[in-house]
Amino acid sequence: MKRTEEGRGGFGGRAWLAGLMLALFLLAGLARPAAALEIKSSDVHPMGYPTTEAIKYMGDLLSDWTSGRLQIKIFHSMQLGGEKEALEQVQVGALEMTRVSVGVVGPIVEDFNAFNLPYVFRSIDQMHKVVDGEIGTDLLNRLEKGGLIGLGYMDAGSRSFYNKTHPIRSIDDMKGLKIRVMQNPIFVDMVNGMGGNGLSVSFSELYTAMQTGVVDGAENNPPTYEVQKHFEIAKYYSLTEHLIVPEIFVFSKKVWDKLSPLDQQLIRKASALVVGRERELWAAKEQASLDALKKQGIQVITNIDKGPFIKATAPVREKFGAKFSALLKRIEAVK
Ligand code: GTR
Repeated sequence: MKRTEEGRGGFGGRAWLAGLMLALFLLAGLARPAAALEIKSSDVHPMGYPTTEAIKYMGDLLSDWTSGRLQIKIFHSMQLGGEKEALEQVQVGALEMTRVSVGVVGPIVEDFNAFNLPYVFRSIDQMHKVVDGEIGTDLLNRLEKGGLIGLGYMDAGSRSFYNKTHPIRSIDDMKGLKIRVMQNPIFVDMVNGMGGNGLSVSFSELYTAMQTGVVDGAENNPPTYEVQKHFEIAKYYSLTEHLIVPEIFVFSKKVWDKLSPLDQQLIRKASALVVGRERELWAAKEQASLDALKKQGIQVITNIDKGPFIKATAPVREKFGAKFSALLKRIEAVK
């Protein structure tokens, strides 16, 4: 009898415990369901541009993989202002994601300035090898100390000058030209070194700055020049190709640290696919923009002797590159 009671008691106790465990398990599940997240992501470009379309693709992937639990909402066309502001919002966690030029990342993580020096890359191909390799990964990882999670690089071709005064055919034509550059002192020195007058202005104010004559022109890749309608004001485009600045898409570390390992993994997986997709979109868009510009009657000056431009910017590479000379040597060694 005693044995049986004990036995029953024992059995009943185990059942009770198992029930409690189950209840706790279910409660824990209820308290922490796989959290839904709408990832807000900003871009200065409109939908249809390679970068915004690539992020849209990322949103589609995440939504598919999670049955809509993870979504991306894109704030395009500077709805949230310029890139410096966007990065600040991402750093404090008010915005989950943004896509920006590496041009404005240098002031946050200085090593990125290695990519911001004029004529530092010999070709787009070399830049690809650098960002796809160890150097690219190293730098993305260093963003963490700036409160950012680097998800991947995007293509942005090479940047050249446009202005509304006269065609730039040689470096002498740079004299006195007021040229808007991205918000980074390197670019101001770069234009000044070439004999112009560099002014750092937010991208969100550039169209008006050109219209009102605050600047005579700016510098950018063909898709930006075309899509942002800068060609309407500055009709002379000269392919000096003085900068090959990649772009990046970054996540807020503040928000990232609260995500489940699974969600982090999904975002990483989608990001890797985004890089390839944007590269394809970019190649097609660059050509399409050059064609569209020609149709608009824009004179694109192509046969420029880059030698004097390279020479004139040597002091800029020396001044800003001194702090990361080892990194620059590694970049140079990439064939
Ligand atoms: C574009 C780039 C933008 C922005 C802009 C600028 O090429 O895609 O992210 O950096 O240049 O000049 O500010």
